[in-house]
Amino acid sequence: MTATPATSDLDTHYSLSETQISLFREHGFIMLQNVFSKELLNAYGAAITDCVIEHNDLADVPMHERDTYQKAFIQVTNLWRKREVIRKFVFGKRLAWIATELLEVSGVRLYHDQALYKEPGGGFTPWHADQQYWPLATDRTITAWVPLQPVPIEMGPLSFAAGSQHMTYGRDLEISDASEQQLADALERSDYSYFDQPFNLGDVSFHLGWTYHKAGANTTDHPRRVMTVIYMDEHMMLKNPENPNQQRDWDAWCPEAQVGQVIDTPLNPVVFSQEDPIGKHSG
Ligand SMILES: O=C(O)CCC(=O)C(=O)O
Repeated sequence: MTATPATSDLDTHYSLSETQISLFREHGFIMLQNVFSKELLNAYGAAITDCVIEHNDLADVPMHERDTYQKAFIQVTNLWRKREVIRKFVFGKRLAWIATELLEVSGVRLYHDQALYKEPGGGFTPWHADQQYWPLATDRTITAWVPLQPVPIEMGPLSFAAGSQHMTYGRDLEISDASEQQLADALERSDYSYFDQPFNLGDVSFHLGWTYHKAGANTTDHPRRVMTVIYMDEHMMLKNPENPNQQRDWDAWCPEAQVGQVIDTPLNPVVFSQEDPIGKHSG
C-alpha cells in the first residue's frame, strides 16, 4: 500500500449547509462532493481492495452460475475487524459527523461496514430498502457509500428514488428479481423523482435505511470498487426481528444486543457524538 495519509484527514469536520440537511430530510439521500481527497481514497482503497480479494467467497463461482444478488457485487463485511488500517477509515469522524448531522441526532454508532465490488460484467443491484434487513427500532439509520474511483453511469453508480423513504409499499421485499420488478412498477406509478448520476472521485452519497435505491450493471472493463459504512443513532434500540433477514443481521452485527435496549455492544461503538466530539469513544 502507498503511504497512508494522516488519519487527521479522516477526522476533520465537513461543513454541511442548512439546505443540504433539509434536502436530505426531504429526499432521504444526498450526494456530497469532495468529502475525501484522491490521495486518501487511493491509499485506503488499496488496503480495502486487498482485503476484498482475500475474502471474496465468489472467486470460484462464474458469473453465469450466480443468482441476481451474487451477480450484483462481491460483498465483504466488517473489514474494520480484518485490517487495522481499514479500522482507521471506518472509525474516521468526518463521515460519522456528517451522518450525525444528516440524521439530526446527537451521535452515531457503527452498525457495520461492507465493501461492495461490482465486477466487470457484474449485474444490476435490484431496487430495495436496506432496513428490510435490519432489526432496528427507528428509521435513524444511514449508509455512507464511498466510491474508490470515479463511477460513470456505465459502471453502476448508486441511484435513488427521492422521497421514497416515506413509501411503505414493498418494505417486506428482500433484494431479488421480485423486488426489482415490484418496486420498479410501484416507483414508476409514484411521483418520486429518480436520481441517477455519475460519481466523481471524492463524492460520497448518504441514504436512509428506508430510501429505495438501486444500481445499474457494470458494463466497463474495470471493477466498481465501493466501501460503505452503515451508522445508526447512538441511542438505537434493538427490536424484535420481523423476518429471517433481521434475525440473521442481529446474529451477525450485534449478537450481544438485547431487544428493547440500546445496541451498546463491542461491535457497535459510538463513532461520533456531539456529547463527546473529541472522541474518547473512537475505538
Ligand atoms: O453498491 C451497490 O450496488 C448497492 C449498495 C446498496 O444497496 C447499499 O449500500 O445500501
